[in-house]
Amino acid sequence: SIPEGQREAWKKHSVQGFTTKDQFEDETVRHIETTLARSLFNCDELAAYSGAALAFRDRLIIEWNKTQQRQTFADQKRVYYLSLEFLMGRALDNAMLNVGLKDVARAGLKDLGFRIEDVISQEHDAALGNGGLGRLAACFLDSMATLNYPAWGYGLRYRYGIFKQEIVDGYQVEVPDYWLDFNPWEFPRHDITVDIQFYGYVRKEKDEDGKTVTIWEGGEIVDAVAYDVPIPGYGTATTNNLRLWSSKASKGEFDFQKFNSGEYEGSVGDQQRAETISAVLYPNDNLERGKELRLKQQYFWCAASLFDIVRRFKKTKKPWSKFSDMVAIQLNDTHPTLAIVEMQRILVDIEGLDWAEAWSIVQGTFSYANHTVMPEALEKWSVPLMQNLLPRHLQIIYEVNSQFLQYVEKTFPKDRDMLRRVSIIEESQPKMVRMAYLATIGSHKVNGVAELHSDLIKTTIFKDFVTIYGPDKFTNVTNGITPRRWLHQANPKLSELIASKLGGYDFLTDLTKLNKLEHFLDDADFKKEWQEIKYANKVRLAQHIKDTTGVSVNPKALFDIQVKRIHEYKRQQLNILGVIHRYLTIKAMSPEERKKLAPRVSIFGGKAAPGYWMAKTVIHLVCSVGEVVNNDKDIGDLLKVIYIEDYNVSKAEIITPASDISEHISTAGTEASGTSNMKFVLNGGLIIGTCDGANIEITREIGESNIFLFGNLAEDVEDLRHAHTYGDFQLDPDLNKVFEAIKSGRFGDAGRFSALCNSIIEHGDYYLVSDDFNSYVKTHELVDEAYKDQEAWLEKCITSVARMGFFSSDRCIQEYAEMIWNVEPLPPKE
Ligand code: KOT
Repeated sequence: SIPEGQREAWKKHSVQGFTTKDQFEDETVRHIETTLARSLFNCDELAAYSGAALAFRDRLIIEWNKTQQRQTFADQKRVYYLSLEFLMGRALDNAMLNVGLKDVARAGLKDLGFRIEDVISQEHDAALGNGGLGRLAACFLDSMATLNYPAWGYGLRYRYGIFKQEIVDGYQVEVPDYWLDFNPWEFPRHDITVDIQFYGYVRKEKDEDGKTVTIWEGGEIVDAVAYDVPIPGYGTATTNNLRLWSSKASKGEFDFQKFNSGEYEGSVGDQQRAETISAVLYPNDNLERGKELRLKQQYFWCAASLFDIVRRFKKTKKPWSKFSDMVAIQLNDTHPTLAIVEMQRILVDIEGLDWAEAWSIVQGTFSYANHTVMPEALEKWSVPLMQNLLPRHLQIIYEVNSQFLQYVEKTFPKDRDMLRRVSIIEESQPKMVRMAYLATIGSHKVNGVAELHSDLIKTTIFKDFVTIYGPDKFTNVTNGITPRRWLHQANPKLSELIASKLGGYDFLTDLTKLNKLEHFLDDADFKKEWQEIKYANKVRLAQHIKDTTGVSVNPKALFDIQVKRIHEYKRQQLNILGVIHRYLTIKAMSPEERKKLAPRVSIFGGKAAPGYWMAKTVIHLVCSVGEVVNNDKDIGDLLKVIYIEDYNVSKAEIITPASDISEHISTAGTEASGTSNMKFVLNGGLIIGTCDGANIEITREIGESNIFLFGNLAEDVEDLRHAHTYGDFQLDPDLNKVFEAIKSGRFGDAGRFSALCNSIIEHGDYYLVSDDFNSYVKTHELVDEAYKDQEAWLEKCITSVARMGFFSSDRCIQEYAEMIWNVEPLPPKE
């Protein structure tokens, strides 16, 4: 560091960052003219975005530096949030709002000849995630910074995020998302590089004291290079860090031999192979396919992160026994479970701790959040694959398992079958490592993400573990969303209206303050403004729909929206079959009956995993129905069916504020939580949903009269499936008419939809579409009725918003901090 005598000079010249409009313009123009080498003659909106982003980045980085220094000197526990996905969306708007300088930027950009909205929309989404799990991680980063927790995120810096979806002739086409062309939000740290080992072999050796040590050697080395992304808190100077690892051929390994002997291509090949590790995000949501490259990604990221965390701890010179007093590591699902094994390896093989002491440090450090019970999403890795890639880690897993099973055998001697059930190793062909069990055994706490889900995991996948460890190891933390992005940023007018009534923006950091809105239910002006804002948001979405699909929709119609990943369990098929039913019903109506109907726009959006044929068929059915319905002159505005291409975070910011009703209609017991349900209600939309995930708690908070619930309950699902399997079931007659219409070719070549129809008609209807169809259609009739009374509808919306305080991700982070991590906030000094 700089000697005492020179520090004054440093302080004098240290960068301050802008605060006024003038300074913002100075900084923006300076970046445009020097960093970007442009001028006022060739500054387009993209250049203006770049300049403004760099100006804000400078500001963030000043606070980021201070925060990191403060956290280093504070000598207190930090949280590390390990997630293979961070679905961040755009950063500039968020940075402007969080540092409280959006108005300054708006005025400054106007002076320079730009509209702030046009500038903001130049930014490419950072889309390093699939859906809810990745977006949850992003909301958590925002809350941890806002609440001043000393917290880091660790993830992978994918060169390609989730693919861009194009709809071509009614089919999904995937286009690569190369997003790193210009990314002002990341700081490469080439000095922070970690060697990561793969393959090789393990041998034992005696050290000087005659102690046996295990050595893992041979194989190949790949470098992990750190890229840091600043995470500003809202209304606080705290700026946390998200560290993303990028893979690169190791300098030591890069084959100069080959290079010199003229095998140029071979050596470049090695380079490319190394870079493949962080090249692409696996585009599957709620599905694990056991690919070796995915396991490589997981280990690469876990090992680099652990090395970094351990290095930071070692600088404190504290004994290992203090490790879990200084470090909490949160696993976002089982994807980072290898971090548990890697930690044990570091402590035993490298630091020389004895096994038991090391293992108790590990358990004290880690906690695991489960996000799904879908069997196809539960991670299992083949033993031979792991043996080859990570021979030492497999040994450690076997040792952990053996000690665990010994304990179980001793404690439950009568239940012989228990050992087979709870073993980390599944005795299949080939043998498989059950990652959820390993994560549970290696953690001190396991949580589900909504009450029903947390109850379900205790009675299903972790039933035996509740018996073994007792119920206290398992807990619930219901998911939440950040009100900064999902209210203030996405719906600035509504946020402003609320602030005008509540006397400021305090509700953005204490969302329970929204409850005061209930006092304004009789305030006619307030209600009128509310309705005008909703209408303006619908007009904005209608414009987006017109621009992207060419279809005109009436913003006065009821907007009915389902946007989320396409998955059979989320039941977009139920929605579109319901839409067809509505279409057939309207077609059969007299003109008088039609007059009584509220016009509807059914809006769908979401990506299907590229290899998920059934999900792609659902998209095609929606588009095909849209083609027919939207061009049916006889129907006019009464019904429109829209597929919004490439649903992502920034589209969600336009779509969410524009709903009248949104659909959260998963088969009961399948959606762990859902988080878009929270976003829609917070933006003054009602929801139709099943008794699943967080819908249940939303109902409890906002009141049963403010939500449209339908369908069978989770506890009935098993019996219903059983009835399907044993032929004790009759297809719903209205649904049958819908299938007849599809089969008649009314929506194009029926053959394309036969597998989808047959999954319901002939193959057991696993997701119980037929069982819930009648209840679904009836409930939509109630929605139609309710919408006719606009006064009452509006009252439901406002009441619901007022009661959504619980669903802030701030609440959730506080629960994690107190119940699971045991960390304290570290606020900046005034
Ligand atoms: C599983 C495997 C790979 C990729 C993603 C998953 C995944 C996603 N598992 N659960 N989720 C969702 O997580 C959200 C956040 O907790 C939940 O709201 C949602 O219900 C899960 O489906």
